[in-house]
Amino acid sequence: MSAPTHATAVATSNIALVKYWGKRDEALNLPTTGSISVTLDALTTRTTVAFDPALPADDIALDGHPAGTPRMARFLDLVRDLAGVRTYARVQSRNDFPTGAGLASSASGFAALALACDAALGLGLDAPALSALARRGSGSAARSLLGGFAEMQPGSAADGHDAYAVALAPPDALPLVMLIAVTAAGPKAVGSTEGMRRTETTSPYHPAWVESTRRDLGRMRDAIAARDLEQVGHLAETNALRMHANMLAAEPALFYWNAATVAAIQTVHALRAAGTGAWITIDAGPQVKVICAPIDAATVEKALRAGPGVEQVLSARPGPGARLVEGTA
Ligand code: 2P0
Repeated sequence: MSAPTHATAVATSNIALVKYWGKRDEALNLPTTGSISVTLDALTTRTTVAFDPALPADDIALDGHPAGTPRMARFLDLVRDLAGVRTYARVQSRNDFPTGAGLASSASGFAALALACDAALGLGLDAPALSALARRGSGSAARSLLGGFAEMQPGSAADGHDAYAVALAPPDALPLVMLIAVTAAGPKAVGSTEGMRRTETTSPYHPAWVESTRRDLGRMRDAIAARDLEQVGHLAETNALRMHANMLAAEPALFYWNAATVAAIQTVHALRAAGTGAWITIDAGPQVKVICAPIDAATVEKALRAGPGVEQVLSARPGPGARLVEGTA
């Protein structure tokens, strides 16, 4: 490779409706179960990658901070192995939302990085191979390559080639709004990889979590196909609370919530008791994501904003998958 080659990709976060919490292989980042998510039209990462023979080492910047993360550096090694090149890269990646706070920045981040690397090196990976590559960076990133509703397949092969996400339904299949009540924008206490390992090795509830999640996948697939928002919301809330029950049963317990998290959950339950269709889901952080119909979004957003400890409320709808764009990050 003689001339530097570069590409810029944009990807958005996704929120799991049936969660991924457990790995069958940590080195290859293979999930124990499948998961189902909706890719959002907001919470965006924009990443430019340039492979440049003049570079003496990788030069990574994440949100303007030098060095990026060790995971990003390992991911570039992986991509070089795949391409059979030794050239170092300059990476500039920017999130338009808080990084590492349970807002799935690793999902949008590694989806954008995988797509930009594929284009910059001319790898020509097909959609499954690209999703499997993004998975190596972060399990949830495999889903952000796809727009709308996506399902991560856990696969069964030891090398993970069949562990990638597939499209379930386009963004407009089921109109919904995802409101994100940010209750603490700082980085989370325990990262997902460590959190999953601890849960798997110490929670007596983990086998039950795996079993119920496998059941939830079929039910969620059916609910999305039936355009049944009430059932999607109900299943998403139940699945998320079971994931947190499993996290709480770890030793030491993984307790990602704060007082404002609990208050926001109660706000949503009060809305529902009063007849407004709204359902919560929570990831590995204190933010509360609320699913509702577009017609109810203003009511739900107002109620969340009035809650104690809510710093901001972000609003998103189902959006497109990762794509290449002109310009730089
Ligand atoms: C999810 N989460 O399905 C679940 C629910 C958090 C809770 O995927 O270790 O950053 O990089 O594969 O993808 C967050 O975990 O974990 C996540 P790794 P990732 O969205």
